[in-house]
Amino acid sequence: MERAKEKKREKGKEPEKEKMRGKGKEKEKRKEVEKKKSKEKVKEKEKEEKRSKEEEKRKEQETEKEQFKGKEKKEKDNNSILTKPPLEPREKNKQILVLGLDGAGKTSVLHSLAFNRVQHSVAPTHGFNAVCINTEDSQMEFLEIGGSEPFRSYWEMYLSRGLLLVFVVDSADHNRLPEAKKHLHQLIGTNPILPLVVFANKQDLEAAYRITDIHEALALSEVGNDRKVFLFGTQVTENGSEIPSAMQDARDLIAHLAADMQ
Ligand SMILES: Nc1nc2c(ncn2[C@@H]2O[C@H](COP(=O)(O)OP(=O)(O)OP(=O)(O)O)[C@@H](O)[C@H]2O)c(=O)[nH]1
Ligand SMILES: [Mg+2]
Repeated sequence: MERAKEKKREKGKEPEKEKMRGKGKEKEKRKEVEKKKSKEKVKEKEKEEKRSKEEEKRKEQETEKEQFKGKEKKEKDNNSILTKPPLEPREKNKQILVLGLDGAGKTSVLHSLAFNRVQHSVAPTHGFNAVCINTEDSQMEFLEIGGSEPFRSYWEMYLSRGLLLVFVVDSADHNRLPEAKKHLHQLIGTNPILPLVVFANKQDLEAAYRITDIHEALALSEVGNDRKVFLFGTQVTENGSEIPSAMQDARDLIAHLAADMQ
């Protein structure tokens, strides 16, 4: 009798237990839904941040383009067309700047260094010319800025964030060496430690000044005691031939200097 009663009581408890289990499951389900929702919220937030970053970048690029358009208008009298928009000097990946008067041979030197073969430039650089050169254990980013007058105003702007300066002169253009010297000293005057590599180019020409004359003409002894300065005699002569050893040495040295400055 007692046992029968007991069984009945136990039976009565069953639905309650079921109810409890049901409630537990519901709670779990709710928790899962909440978890899902918060995950979605985080994702949404991330997407929003990405969108606003992209928007910012786009705006920056647009202002840059506008600035450049303004500059381009001013330069119309010189019939100058910019082949490429200016590259934003990158804070992380600093560039090696290649500057010098128009016709000095910057593009020819740069392309020869990049391809390890002599490459004559076919046209003046109207604006910017970015070249990436890979060495055994590093990658160097060079940025040439055109040497004709409309583009010289960019030199200083980019120099402030350059890794080092490669300055190219036409060793046979005696009349313009004082002008080249003036620009060089103006540039490096803004940064007393920026390493300087000078290419006394066009050494193949009979009229070319030799290294010591170029050193004097550019007053390289006055570029500051804290600065590393190097001077190479270079020539870009027969198209397609291997570059002279002086150019190879210069490239190795630049790679070293750039690595030191990073
Ligand atoms: N003979 C001789 N000619 C050279 C040498 N290097 C460059 N040239 C020639 O000089 C001219 C000008 O060369 P570029 O490399 O365009 O000069 P740049 O300094 O880049 O000039 P911009 O881009 O206008 O600032 C081209 O006709 C080249 O073929 C050289 O070592 N010897
Ligand atoms: Mg050029």
